[in-house]
Amino acid sequence: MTEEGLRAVFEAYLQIHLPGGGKVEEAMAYALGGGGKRLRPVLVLMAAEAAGGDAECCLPAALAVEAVHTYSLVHDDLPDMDNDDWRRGRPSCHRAFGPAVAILAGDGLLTWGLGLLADPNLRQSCSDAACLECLTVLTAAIGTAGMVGGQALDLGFGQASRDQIDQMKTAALFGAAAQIGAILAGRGDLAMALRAYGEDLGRAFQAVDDRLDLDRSDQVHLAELTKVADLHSQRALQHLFPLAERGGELTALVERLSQRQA
Ligand code: GRG
Repeated sequence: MTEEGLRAVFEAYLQIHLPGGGKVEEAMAYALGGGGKRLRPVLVLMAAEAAGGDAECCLPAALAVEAVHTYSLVHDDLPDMDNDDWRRGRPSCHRAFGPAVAILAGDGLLTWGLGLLADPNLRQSCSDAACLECLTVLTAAIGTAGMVGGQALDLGFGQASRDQIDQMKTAALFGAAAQIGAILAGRGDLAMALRAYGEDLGRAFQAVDDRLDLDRSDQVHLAELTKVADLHSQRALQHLFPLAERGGELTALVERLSQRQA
């Protein structure tokens, strides 16, 4: 399936699984909605298909990754973090619901997301061992050796290069998403290649994101970021070698993200 097709399938699944019931669930659903690009869940599904698996079976895992990503955005936007008033084209979660509810909504998204890797439907189509391995992969990517650690370093709690921070904060989750697709497809032999692909895709994505944020007159930084984006895009494509012709959509994704304008 194409990227657009997978995004539509994911979006439909998300809409019928949005949390509801109380204030915190309302804030969780609010944060999950809006104009998210859904890159990470689409990557789970695309990697699964490229590895010969069934994307529909992997939907709970794709939602797990999107829920965890959304938690990071909700917490990142809080006044004591990046203090952003806007997210996904509308007021950030704490602006809409207040900081206390936003903190709980982030906690709720993280907890729910991890629990989705033990979803009964997922366990019916994939082995318990595969689900457990996905949990290990995802928690490693988002913990202190990954996203949380990268955020801490970015906030100045420790010293690291921009490369290390981008690797931990952004690339680790992209890598986990692609690796989870391979694991759920039952292709452990492709897991490391797809993880490496996801990490390089994430690094290229971050460099393009930074480039889009730059003032167009800052030619030196623009050139540097273009170089980083091109390097990681090339590396991402090289990791697809073991997939041969099955890597077509993943190749197209690298090309689309390297050229994106928003
Ligand atoms: C609070 C533990 C914790 C971590 C926060 C992900 C993150 C770490 C902060 C978000 C700010 C940021 C610029 C992170 C770099 C990764 C990134 C570009 C995230 C935004 O991803 P998109 O553009 O978002 O894919 P959408 O909304 O499209 O899903």
